[in-house]
Amino acid sequence: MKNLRIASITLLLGLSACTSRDDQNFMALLALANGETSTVQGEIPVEVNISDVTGDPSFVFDTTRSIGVYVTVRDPISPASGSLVQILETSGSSTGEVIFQAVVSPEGNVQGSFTVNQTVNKVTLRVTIGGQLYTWLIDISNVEEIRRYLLVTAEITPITIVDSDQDGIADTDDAYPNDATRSAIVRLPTDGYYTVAYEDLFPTQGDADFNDYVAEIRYEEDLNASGQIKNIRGYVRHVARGAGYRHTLQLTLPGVNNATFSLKRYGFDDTTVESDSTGVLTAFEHVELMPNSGTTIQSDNTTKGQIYKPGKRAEFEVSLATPVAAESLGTMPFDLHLNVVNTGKKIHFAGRYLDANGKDLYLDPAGFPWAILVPGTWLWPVETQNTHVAYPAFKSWYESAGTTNLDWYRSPLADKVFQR
Ligand SMILES: [Ca+2]
Ligand SMILES: [Ca+2]
Repeated sequence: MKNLRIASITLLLGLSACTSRDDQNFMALLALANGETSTVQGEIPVEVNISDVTGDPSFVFDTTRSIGVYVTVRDPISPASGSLVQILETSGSSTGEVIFQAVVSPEGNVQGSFTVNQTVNKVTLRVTIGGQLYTWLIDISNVEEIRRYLLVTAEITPITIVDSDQDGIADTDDAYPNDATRSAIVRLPTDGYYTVAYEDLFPTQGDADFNDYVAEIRYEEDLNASGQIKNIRGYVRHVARGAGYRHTLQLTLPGVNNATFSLKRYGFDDTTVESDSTGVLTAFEHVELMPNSGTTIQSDNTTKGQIYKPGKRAEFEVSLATPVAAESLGTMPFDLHLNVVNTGKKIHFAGRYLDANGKDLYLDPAGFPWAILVPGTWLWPVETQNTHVAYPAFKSWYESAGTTNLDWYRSPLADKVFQR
């Protein structure tokens, strides 16, 4: 029978207090005092210092957010080498997918970030130390960075793990047990697709129907054992074009050089391969994922009563020459932008390009963007309607800077949106 113990946690008040343990500066705060629950399966008690950073990041119509992870694991003698740090998306009492994974550095540190939908307010921090499993449920509602210092209160006896590729991640936790450059697959979003929707009149203000160009996209990231991105796969489909203009859909990954890029495009029947190419890109800038929008959709899919006909789809994979921190690629959906063939303008999501005075180039004078991302299969407004009318909670959401009506996109007026 397993001998379960509650973590020994010291609550110290004030800087003058310190422990007499090896680390004089160690201050352990009671996890429960932070509104968290801690489940400890390990035999050896672990003290936790919580220094999570909270706050409200600037709002640019985000429906997802990225949260930093800084975890240190050590025992009284040394860094707890080999410890595995994982973050799992959590809903209610059900623990979902791994959305971040890394083994600690020789100094006992893990540093990285993960992305969740704004509607997700809990994650599970799971740490495997010397073969023992420790989990903490963390309320991330107001958290920008998870910062935890874990001190195992006794010396850890190293255990032998089966690690076929010797990347530090046990085969049982390694999505690629025979590939030392990769160890985890993170899906964005964890379920289904994101819908990206663009207004194509930039720099002129649009009519906010967000149906000029609509696509579904999901990504998969392969992380290396340090939690950096090694590969990115993307699955994209054109789903609506309520516009007279023609467009191409492009992707920029800043700082990604000499990556190997492969792209496969399919026909309307979903199975015929129309093109299949692989090459090395010196810089990953304005890479065309979807060709001219006049060729990728059979029906505009924006007229009320019309039968939905899916557009063409493409799959791609970027294999990075040098792995990068997820943070360096920016928030979802990365820098996925619309190139308007007729005007020569590129339309980006807000929050990425600022002028010399710090003004966002992709917010109009009313502070409104030309591109939005919505988690899930979103129903865009039909012609002559706009998002304000079709989604009654939309305005409250952005006027509250994203603090209320976080799931505004789930409650349309049925006759104002395109049914599919
Ligand atoms: Ca491994
Ligand atoms: Ca591996």
